[in-house]
Amino acid sequence: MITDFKKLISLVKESDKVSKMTVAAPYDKETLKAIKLAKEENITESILVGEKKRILSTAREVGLEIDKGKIINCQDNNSAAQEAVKLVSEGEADFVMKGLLSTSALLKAVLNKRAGLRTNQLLSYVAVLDIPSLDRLLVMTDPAMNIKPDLSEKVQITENAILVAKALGIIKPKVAAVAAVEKVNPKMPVTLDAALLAKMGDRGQIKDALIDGPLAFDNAISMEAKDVKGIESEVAGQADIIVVPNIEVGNVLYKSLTHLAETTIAGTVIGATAPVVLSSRADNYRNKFNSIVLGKVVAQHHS
Ligand code: COD
Repeated sequence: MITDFKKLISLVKESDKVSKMTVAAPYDKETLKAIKLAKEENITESILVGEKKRILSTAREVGLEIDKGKIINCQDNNSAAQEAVKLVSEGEADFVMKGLLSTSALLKAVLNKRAGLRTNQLLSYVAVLDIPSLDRLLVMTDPAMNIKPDLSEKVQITENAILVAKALGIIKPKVAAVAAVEKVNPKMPVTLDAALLAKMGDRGQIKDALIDGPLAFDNAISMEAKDVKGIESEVAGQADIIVVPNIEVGNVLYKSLTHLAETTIAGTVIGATAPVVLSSRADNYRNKFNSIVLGKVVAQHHS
């Protein structure tokens, strides 16, 4: 059972296969330090795409040696994103990572109909949180990509997160669709979607998981809170996956945990033909490294 990033990293290091990733606009020290660590640990080799001079100058500062032919020169962020994605779509790399550019610039390249990584599935962001006070990794979705998903999009968001949980070795993940309360309240539309997701789980319309909702966040993760409220549920208190109702709830929740509760995080976009490793530009190199590790785990699970 993988309960924290330390265990996940040890497991990934046991694998003989060194993955390949492309990185769009890797200009900041934290991204290049994460790339360096991934190289030293034999986890991934990288192809760096962006302004060559800028990459080389920061790489020198962090002590990263770049092998010949591993930089592709592109003058602006949009072309760097497109080229990094194209290399993955052509099979030159297993997944793509975001450097110092906007999330939407990279996602637009991924969604490009000609050279992107689109499938028929909705793309969504899945975060994995290592929270010191919790005895397991917590998967959370979607705090970064889909802005205000409707029910059918929430179904696909849930399926994408189940895929990540399974890649982490959780055979039948427990999914909590969270709201402000655990009772269905017609005045709170989020509770209706959460209840419908739970029913779709019961009926096998969403497979390979136990789903319950609506659940307030405390009832989803804390057995004490569940018991105080007297909630009968196989998911409450033990959720592996938190499905948030919209980008604002998810984004504030994971940033609160990372900035106030010493939580470390990894994140990737799922639903494309390959993982798209996304971390916030303000993330430190450890979190970016964790995201690379997650990208590799998911890419291997995919193939
Ligand atoms: N999955 C699959 N296809 C999609 C998705 C998706 N999640 N989103 C859009 N598409 C397809 C559409 O069907 C359409 O064919 C094409 O892509 C363009 O659709 P638009 O015009 O709605 O999309 P864009 O390009 O304007 O925006 C897509 C983004 C993902 C960039 C947008 O949703 C976005 O900006 N999300 C928020 C990202 C962000 O700022 N996060 C901040 C937190 S770090």
